[in-house]
Formats: sequence, C-alpha cells, structure tokens
Amino acid sequence: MIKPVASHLQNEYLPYAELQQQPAEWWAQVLGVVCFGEQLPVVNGAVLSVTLPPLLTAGAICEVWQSAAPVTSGQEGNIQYRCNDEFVFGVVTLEEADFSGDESSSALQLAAALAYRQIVSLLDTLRFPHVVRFWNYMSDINGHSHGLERYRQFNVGRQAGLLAQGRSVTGGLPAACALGASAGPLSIAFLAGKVAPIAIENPRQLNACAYPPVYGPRSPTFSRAALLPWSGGACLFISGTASIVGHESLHLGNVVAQTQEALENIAAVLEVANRQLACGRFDLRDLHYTVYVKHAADLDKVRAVLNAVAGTDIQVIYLQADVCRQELLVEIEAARGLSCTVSA
Ligand code: 3EB
Repeated sequence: MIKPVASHLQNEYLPYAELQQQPAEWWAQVLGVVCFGEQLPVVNGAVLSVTLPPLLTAGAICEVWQSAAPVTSGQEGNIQYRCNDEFVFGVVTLEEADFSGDESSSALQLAAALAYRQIVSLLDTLRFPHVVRFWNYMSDINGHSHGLERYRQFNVGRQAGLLAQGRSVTGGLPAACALGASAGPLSIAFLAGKVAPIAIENPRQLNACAYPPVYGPRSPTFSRAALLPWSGGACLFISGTASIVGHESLHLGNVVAQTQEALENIAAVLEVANRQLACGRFDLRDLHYTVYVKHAADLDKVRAVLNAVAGTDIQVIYLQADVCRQELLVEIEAARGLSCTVSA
C-alpha cells in the first residue's frame, strides 16, 4: 500500500496584478508561484518569473501552488525556496553569461548541470528527497551551438547534474516541462516532498528517458506524470505533453491535429493514473491546464480543440512559447488535486 502524504496540494491561476496585492496571511499558505509575462518585478523571493507572454489575458499571469500547512521561506546558494513539513518549492535562475563554456561544453549545459546539482544537494540537506515536478525554461531553446541544439545541451547538463548527486536518470522520474522563452536566464522551479510520487508512463509514448540518440546524446529525464496520493485523495501532475507517439512527432504543420494528439496522450495518462486510485477519478474536464502555443496566431485553433475535448468550463492559461522540438506547435501540461474518501 502506498503511504499517503498528509495534505492536499492545489494550483490555481491568478493575475500578477492580484498576486502583488496579497497580504502576508495569503502568502503563508503559498508553496510556490510561477509567473508568466514580460520582465516582471520581483514580488517575493521564491517566485519564478518567466519571460513568456500570456495569450488571451491582458496582463501577466501566475500559477500558484497552495498547501494547507503554513509555509516559511529560505535561501541557499542560488536557490530560493518555501517549505512546510511536507513539501518544498524552490526556484533558481542562472544567467548563461556567468558561465564560461568551452569547446566541449556550452554555458547553458554548465548552468543546467550546476542548477540540478544544487537543487538535489539542497533537497538532500533539507530532507525532501522526492522531486514531484520540475519546470524548466530557457531562451532560444531550438538554437544551435557546439554542434547541438540548445535543448539537447540542457539535457546533457541536467543528466550530469543529477548523476553527480547520485540520482537516477532512468526511472521513477518526476513530472516536468521544458519550454523556450524569447529571453531571460535559465529558469527552473521544483516541487519536492517526503514521500515518493508514483511515476506514470504513457502506453502510447516511449519513456522519454529511453528516446533514441537521434534526439540528442542524453535523454530528457521526466515521467509523463507524477501521482501523489494523500490520506483523502491524490494530486496528479501531468508533464508537458505534445503530439508525440512512440518517439516521433506527428502531424507536422497541423496545429489542430497536434492539439488533438496531445490531448489523446493526456487522456491515456489519466487512464493509467485512475487505475492507481483507491477512490475518485481524474477527468479531462476537471484539469487545470497550462497550454504553450508556438505561434500566437494559432491560439484560436488550439483553444477550440481543447474546449471541444475538455469543455469550456476548465481552468486554463495560454502562453506563447517555443517547444523543445522545432516541429512541435503546442505543448499542454495539466494538474489536479482530488479529494475523495473510500466508501465502506
Ligand atoms: C516530449 O514529450 C516533449 O525535457 O523535461 C515534455 C516534458 C518535453 C518535459 C523535459 C520535455 C520535457 O518529449 C518535450
């Protein structure tokens, strides 16, 4: 039987303008925040600001992770974090200009390796060994140098950082996303806890850690979803999901079909996750979605597909971002906390 975590985690979307006005009592229950907009002033140390323009909403928008138990904040090296007895949420941003790459290693690769080494080291020190979710953002994700696409450089560095700290790069991996911003430092957020989440894979997709070398010398290190059971339910974190079946990108140039395929993938992940639940079930109509659209002009098409599949009554934000394969036009991530009790 899985040992449940004690309390509920949930995310919601809040305009940045409202985040700026929240009182201390509100912050006391906030584990972490990821904000999307153009060069946002710092509201709080442990808030990740990413230079990704929101679509649809007027101003900047934030994804807020709240928990029931009061939170305190801290700092270690480049990492700022907030934690309670059960979870820690941290953010780290590294300017590539501060790293002197050489012929064999780019600044981005070195920055990724350092970030992941520092994160894991902090988690070991604080005794939150189990990462549930990583958020990764970098500029020019499809750019090339050192004979390698920058996303693939990031993958090399991420693996090096994890391996240097004795972490697995092949199994039991957290949920994650990796997106391209138009500018800004390498920006990473993480959520970790005391209890190992269940790593969920998608039967329609090859495990990302087993992608063939054609996608780069080191594989990405994430599971398709992480499921965190607790005493009265579960929280599901679905990784960035795209139009990939097996390991191949499908529907090149067709954003409608790519969106449909990504949602098929999410539906398949939900089915696997639901089999793990003692009670309740996850449904496409109840998820909270962050949707990354490569071309802003595709917003209406992507939105129409999501509304047709998941309904119009969903919590969702749309952002303009580059996806980690040049040909992918959309990537969708989602999360949901579920409360339920087993009936006798
Ligand atoms: C994919 O399925 C799409 O490198 O952490 C999705 C989620 C993707 C996470 C990562 C990459 C990552 O391969 C890309």
